[in-house]
Amino acid sequence: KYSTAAAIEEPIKPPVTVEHTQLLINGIFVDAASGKTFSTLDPRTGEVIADVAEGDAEDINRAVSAARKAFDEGPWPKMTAYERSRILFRFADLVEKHNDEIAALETWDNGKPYEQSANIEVPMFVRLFRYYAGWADKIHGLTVPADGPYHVQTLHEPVGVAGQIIPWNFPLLMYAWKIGPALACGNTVVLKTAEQTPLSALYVSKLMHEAGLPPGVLNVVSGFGPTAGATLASHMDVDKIAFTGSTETGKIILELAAKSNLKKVTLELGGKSPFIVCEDADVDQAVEMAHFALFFNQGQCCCAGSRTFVHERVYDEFLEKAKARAVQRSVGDPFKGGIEQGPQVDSEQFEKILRYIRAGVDSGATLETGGERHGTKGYYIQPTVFSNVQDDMLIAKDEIFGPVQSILKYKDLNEAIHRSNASRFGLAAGVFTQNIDTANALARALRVGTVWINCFDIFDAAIPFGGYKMSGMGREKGVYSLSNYLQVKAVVTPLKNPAW
Ligand code: TXE
Repeated sequence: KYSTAAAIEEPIKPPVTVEHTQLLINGIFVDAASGKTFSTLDPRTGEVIADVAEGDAEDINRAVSAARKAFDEGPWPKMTAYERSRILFRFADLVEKHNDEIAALETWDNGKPYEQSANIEVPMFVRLFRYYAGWADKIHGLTVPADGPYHVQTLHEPVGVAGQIIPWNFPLLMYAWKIGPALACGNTVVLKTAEQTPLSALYVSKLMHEAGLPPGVLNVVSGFGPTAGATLASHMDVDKIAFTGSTETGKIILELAAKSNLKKVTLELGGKSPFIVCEDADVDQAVEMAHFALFFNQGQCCCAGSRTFVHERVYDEFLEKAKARAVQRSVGDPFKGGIEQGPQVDSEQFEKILRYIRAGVDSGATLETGGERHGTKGYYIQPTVFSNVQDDMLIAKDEIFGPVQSILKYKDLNEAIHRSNASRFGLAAGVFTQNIDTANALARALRVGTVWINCFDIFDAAIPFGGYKMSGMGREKGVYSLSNYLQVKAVVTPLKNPAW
């Protein structure tokens, strides 16, 4: 049930208008110092949605000074933790109130189905901020027993000014993963959004100030990586940098941090996650879950289950059903009800995916369905399934970041483990089995940051997420994310009368 090309020729008018296009520095919207702007495009058509202020080095410098002042002079890190918590709770309430406008902006800028933005992503954003608001007044140090007459305590203090660089695949959720823990711990922030999707961050940041955030605590700069992003990563007054994006850019960030002031770095990078379907799996359920694991968000997920390993005994049945499911996937205008897949985010990603599809065909994989653009306008791609994929093919090694499922056959579990781990990435894995021993064995053997057993993409606020190997450094979400934004200070005082 592909929607026809005609159905996507006439894009539905988004139910929202763009209000904020400037940079947010020191609590006010301002133009870029250079006066320059860039266009953010509608992925359904390639047409301009809005012209947005283009921040570069000078704007980052202005934003960092505002964040530095707000950190050094307060009031944010000096407020009571309860006051910070209340601002974050108020912010979550305001976002909830504006759920539908925010969801519409996210869909317009990114191309993801509106139903996904409105029913999953904005509610999850709200949940994440409530989770971190709850942490703000529960962060404290320890009393430590030492070998001697000393009273020893640790203070858990904010790191300072946090630079945060986010990608375009989940603009709102990446905002929440970064800004939630940073603010809860008392840091101040300069956020550089992705050039493809600047709009939703500006909207919600306005609400953050309405909720009572003091000026300078959160600064948002739209702009490009090599200018605004690189200035932030190499800034001497930034104490910590958190980045989500490609492994290639992650390496640059680490290098810029090392060459400047050794700011603390966390990286959440690419992946090539295995999804292992065991011989005892319920095939229908496994097909549906493997489909979701790969195709969700137009395949633009760092943890996408992009290597579907299927046991040889169920391979033929799985393949036939996986192909049928992909053929049924509804592709079309993301503002239309019942649509599962919208356009890819931009022409660069669209072209990259089509190149990988051609590489798959050229390397001898069997193209079962899809393989072409969908329609004649915008960046839609047909849901694509390859079978007979071999480990050494480019489509089995690289992150495609698109709606392209690669199905690989395996004979026994040791082989599946070995092949799953033979990747430079180690972000996540899916395991489909009805045998608890198999599940336990795989959970321990796979060298990845998350193992989903008989499920996939469960992104609760409390569950940590991050990568092994070249998928990154550090963990976001959950209690683990707090340590990215805290310093531990040991305070030692002699005890005058230890016997007492
Ligand atoms: O990523 P970049 P791109 C993967 C995915 C995708 C590929 C390329 O495979 O196809 O990366 O996407 C900023 N200094 N992921 O080019 O360049 C940039 O402005 C500082 C996986 O969009 O990594 C944006 O804000 N910053 C991923 C952010 O980095 C720089 C999500 C991400 O862009 C910079 C996105 C520089 N020199 C893409 N260059 C995931 N892990 O979820 C760029 N940036």
